[in-house]
Amino acid sequence: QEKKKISYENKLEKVEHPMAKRLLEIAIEKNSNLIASADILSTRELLDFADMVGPHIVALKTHIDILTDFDADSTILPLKDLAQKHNFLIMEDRKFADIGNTQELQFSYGMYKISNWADLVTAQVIGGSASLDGFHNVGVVAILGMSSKGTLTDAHYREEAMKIIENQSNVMACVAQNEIPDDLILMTPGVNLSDAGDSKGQQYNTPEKVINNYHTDFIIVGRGIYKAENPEQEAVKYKMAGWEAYKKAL
Ligand code: S5P
Repeated sequence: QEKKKISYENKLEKVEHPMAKRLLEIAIEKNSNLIASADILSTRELLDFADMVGPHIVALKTHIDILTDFDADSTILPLKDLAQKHNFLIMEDRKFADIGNTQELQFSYGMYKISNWADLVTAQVIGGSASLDGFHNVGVVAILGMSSKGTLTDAHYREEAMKIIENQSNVMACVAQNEIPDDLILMTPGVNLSDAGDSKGQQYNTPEKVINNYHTDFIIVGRGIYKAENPEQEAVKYKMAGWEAYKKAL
């Protein structure tokens, strides 16, 4: 008999990180396992997008450093308001990949001051365990495996990475393209209902496939939603596809 996916309710009992608990509670409340990736270049469009898709998502994933007009007051304050209004978390996809000291500076200083506003941040584990110690008051989402063609995150890398992740109490989730232990949250990008990939190495699977095959907890969808003619309608479509696949995998 095939192994069944663990429910969000059961996972809630296994996880310890407060951000992991919040994320699972939001999923249960909204019947959604959708994280929208807002790879958007202007504050106005980012805020409009967040307001549109906000009711349907558990988290909004940002690449804050691609905004051409970032400003703490006009970008972050309204974004935080929208996160509260629609009950979603803000996940900054910074993919830290340096020594601990540099990462701490990048996390709290410079113009973005990520530590002031992000609920979750992504980090590579390439710098080793101690490099992750400085992320406080935030949920760390560790990159275990990447979706792109030719990635170096092969089975050996992932095995070593998983040892770091399992011993790091500030890590609350993994990004990967494979199944992971039940006491961690799995997020999977490279999800699209129609596209086969792009010309820059991205590889796509459907929500159904990643939830069935990897038992992923959260699908991360970028261009599939923000490039659509009607992003809100598309977000609903992905939310329903993700939730149906989740219920079927239980
Ligand atoms: O392995 C990865 C990890 C991440 S976080 N592959 C990814 O594509 N991502 C991110 O997910 C990527 O940086 C982008 O923001 C999003 C995928 O966007 P899409 O437009 O291809 O759906």
